[in-house]
Amino acid sequence: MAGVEERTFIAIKPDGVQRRLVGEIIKRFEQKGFKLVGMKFLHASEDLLKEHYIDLKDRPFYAGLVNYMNSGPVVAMVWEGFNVVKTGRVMLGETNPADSKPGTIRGDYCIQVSRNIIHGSDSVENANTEINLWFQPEELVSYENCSDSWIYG
Ligand code: IDP
Ligand code: MG
Repeated sequence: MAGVEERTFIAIKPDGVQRRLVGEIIKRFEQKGFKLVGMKFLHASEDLLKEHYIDLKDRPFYAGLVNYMNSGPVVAMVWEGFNVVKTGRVMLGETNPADSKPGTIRGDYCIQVSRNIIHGSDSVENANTEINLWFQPEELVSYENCSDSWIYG
């Protein structure tokens, strides 16, 4: 089926890790039906984070954002599936948790925009850029998932 190999970059931010929400967040993507193709736990370098958020470099919160993301380990993941970039963003909720509906990750687990626990790519193009920035090609795993025919028809 066309589009099922779309990929997005999802990262559980340091506050999500510290607040022990890693399992809960992974569970949501798994239960939705998306496929995990890459995952690592790391304390990201300042250089990597500056590059990741380079589009926001002129915003007043840029330095604080890089500091926050560099304040502890993160879980970096690549999830695959039909429309996963857009659906992933819907699952995250709005950038500001105050605008995020209950049932979304940010709507359920956080309060402030400066501690919004999770990142998700906002376009297919940016997803590919972010995946290449965070992962080496050999760190992404291609495999058959036995439930695929029960998720796509
Ligand atoms: P997104 O994460 O929903 O894509 P962006 O606008 O790309 O939102 O901003 C990236 C991140 O920068 C946000 O997730 C949040 O952590 C942080 N951020 C955005 N706006 C503000 C702000 O006004 N104050 C502090 N941090 C912000
Ligand atoms: Mg963004």
